[in-house]
Amino acid sequence: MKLKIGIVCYPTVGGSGVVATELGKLLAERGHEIHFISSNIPFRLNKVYCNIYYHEVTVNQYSVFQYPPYDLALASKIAEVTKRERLDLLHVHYAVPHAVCAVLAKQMVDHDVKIVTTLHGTDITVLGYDPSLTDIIKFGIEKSDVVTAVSNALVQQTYELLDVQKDIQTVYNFVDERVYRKKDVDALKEAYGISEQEKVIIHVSNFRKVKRVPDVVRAFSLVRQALPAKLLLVGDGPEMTVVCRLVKQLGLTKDVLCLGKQENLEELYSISDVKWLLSEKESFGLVLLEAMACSVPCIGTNIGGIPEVIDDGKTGFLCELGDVEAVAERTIKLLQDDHLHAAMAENALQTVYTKFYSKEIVQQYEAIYASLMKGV
Ligand code: GMT
Repeated sequence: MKLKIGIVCYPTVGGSGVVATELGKLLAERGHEIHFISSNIPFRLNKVYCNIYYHEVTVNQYSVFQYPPYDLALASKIAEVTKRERLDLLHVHYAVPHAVCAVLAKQMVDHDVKIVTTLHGTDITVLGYDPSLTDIIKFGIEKSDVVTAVSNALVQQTYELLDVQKDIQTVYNFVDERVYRKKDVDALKEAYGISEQEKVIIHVSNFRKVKRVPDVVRAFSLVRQALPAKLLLVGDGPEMTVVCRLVKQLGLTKDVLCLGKQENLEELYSISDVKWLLSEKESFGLVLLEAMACSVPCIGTNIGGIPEVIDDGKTGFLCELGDVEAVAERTIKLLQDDHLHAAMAENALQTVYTKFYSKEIVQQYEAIYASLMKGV
């Protein structure tokens, strides 16, 4: 059954926006009509698709408003597009304000539009602690027709934090394997001045406190004492100043390359030997999957959804939060053992094509949509 689907997401760089956009593109390839409703064109929507439309939310800046009413503008845009295009369903990514806006928009529409809400992580694990938001997040979840979350850990945390009376299904994240795959980019390694003998460790994030980037630098300092290596820091955010200061303090300036925000991450993964994600909160860790698709073993913290992505000892290693010695010790073991590295790289790639295979994940969403359409 081909459907008209409205996708509401944050358009900027960030896991939830990436997953929503990639899902929209794959659904369009499978014949559905996709309407993105967002404040800006989703940044991964980088070519023309004849069955993908983009509807921009513009916010009234009238001076009487101390805060421009984005949420109302979004709800109103969702209602307008839903009515005009007669959308079958809305798939909203991130609980606030998107789920709540969709619920509001539904009241303004005279046909039965269904709401699927996908929880991505910080909408629960950070905002769920804010007493001014808990009730409205719970409301958005309970009024949705179907709620999914990107890991079992996030499902569990949502029940514990918000006591929601709603079945929440896990649908894992995925990557487009046609884009994320190992490429031949030796010239890039050379261009960065990385020699043949040097191993490459990569960290990609938005450099917020939860990502614990100082731990990444401290662990790298230990690895660097054992073998020649470079650390690629990709992304930017509030912690960058602190991180740069630490790099200098530890005398690592020559070996830490701060690359800022980058596109075409598959090229950077392709020159990397191991990926680190040492966060204190992480519902899934999409960047891990991106690296795994490029045959890069991962080392991550044993928190949130990371243990569902990294199979400890098989596709990489798990370490306890803040245990930089363990991160360094396991990294050194991995980088000094070519057989172990090759086995983990292969296992990582296989996991992308089995547990997180994009085709199957998209079919899981389609099955959810189809179940909602039955009674309509
Ligand atoms: O990691 C972030 O801070 C960005 C955040 C977002 O909302 O885009 O990412 C969340 O959603 C991603 C996609 O589902 C997950 O892969 C990330 O693990 C999750 N981030 C956190 O839980 C901190």
